[in-house]
Amino acid sequence: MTQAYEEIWTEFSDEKEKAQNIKDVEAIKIKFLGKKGIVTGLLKQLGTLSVEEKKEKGAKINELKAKLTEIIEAKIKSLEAEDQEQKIRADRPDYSLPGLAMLPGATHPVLRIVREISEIFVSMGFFIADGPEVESEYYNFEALNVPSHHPARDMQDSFYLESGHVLRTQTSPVQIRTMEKIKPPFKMIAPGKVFRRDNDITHSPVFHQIEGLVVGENVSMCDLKGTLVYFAERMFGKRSFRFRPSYFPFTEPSAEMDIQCIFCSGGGCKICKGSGWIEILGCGMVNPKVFAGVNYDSEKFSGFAFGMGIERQAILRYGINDIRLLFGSDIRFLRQF
Ligand code: 2NL
Repeated sequence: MTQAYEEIWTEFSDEKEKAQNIKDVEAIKIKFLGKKGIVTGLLKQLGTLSVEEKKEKGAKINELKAKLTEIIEAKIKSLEAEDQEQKIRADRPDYSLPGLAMLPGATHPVLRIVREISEIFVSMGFFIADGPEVESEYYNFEALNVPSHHPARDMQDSFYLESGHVLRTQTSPVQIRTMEKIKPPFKMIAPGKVFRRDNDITHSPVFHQIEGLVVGENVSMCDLKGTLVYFAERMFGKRSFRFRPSYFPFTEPSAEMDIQCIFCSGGGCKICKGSGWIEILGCGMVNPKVFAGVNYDSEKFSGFAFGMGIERQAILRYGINDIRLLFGSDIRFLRQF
C-alpha cells in the first residue's frame, strides 16, 4: 500500500508540474480528490479491512489527502494571483506609445489683420474706440447724412429689428458717439463687426470693418493722403497707390484708394479684372453736415475719414478665394495661418 501511495504522489507531482492554469489544476483536483477520484477510491477500499488496518491506513490516506488538498489550494491561489497581476499589467497605460498631438491655438486671420492695422494707426497717435452693434437709425444713418429715402436704408440692404433699431452697417456710429463726447483735435479708429443683407462668395452678412477719423484745425486732403499712403505702405510694402474720386454721403470730397495689383503688378489679371488696380479703402473729407449734427464748428474744424473691410484685406494678404472660408471654422483652412 505504501508503494501505491508513492506512485500516487509521483503521478500527482508530475501532473501538478505540468499544470499551466487554474483549469488544469481543477482537473487534477477532480482526478485525485473528486467523488470518483483516486484518493477517494482508496478510502472506499478501507471498508473491506480489519479495524486495526483501517485505523493505520485510514490515517495515512487522510494524511495524503490533506497534503494534496493543501498543495492544490496553494497552487490555485498562486495561479489566481498571477492572473490578477497579468490583468493589472494589461490595463496599465503604455507610456512608451507616441502621444496625441496637442495643436496650439492660433489667432484667426481676421483678428490678426485687425491687430496689425490697429497697431499701424496707434503708432501714428490714433486711439481705438468701440460701440454697440445694435444701433438706432439716427446713429447709423441720419447722423451720417444718409437720408431716409437713401437706398442704403432699404429693408433689403440692412437688418432691422422690430424695435426699429438696425444692426450697424458700418462702424461710423462709433465716431458719431465719440464726437458727441469729446472735442477736437483727435485721431481715432473704430474696428468691429458690421452687418449687411448679402451672402455669396464675395459677401458675408457679418463682416469686419475699421473706420478712422481725424478732426482738428487745418486738417486737409494732404493729411488724408499722407496718412493713408503711410498706412498702406506698412501694410502692403512699397507699391504704387492711387486715389480716385468717389461718392459717400458722409464725406465731401470722397475718394477710393487703390493699390497696384499685388498679383500681376499692374499688368492686368483675373483678380484685378484686367485693370491693374485693386481697391483697398474708401475715404474723404468729413461732410460739414456730419459736423453740424454733433455741434462741431465747420468754420474752425475740418477732418478726414476712411473705412475699409477687414476680410478684403485678409483676402488680398493671404490670397483667399472665398470670404466664407473666413467664417467657416474649418480647422484645415485655419491651420494654414
Ligand atoms: C468704405 C468706405 C468710409 C467713412 C467711411 C466716416 C465716418 C464719419 C464721418 C465721415 Cl463719422 N466718414 N466714415 C468715410 C469714408 C469712407 O468707408 O468703403 N468702407 C468699407
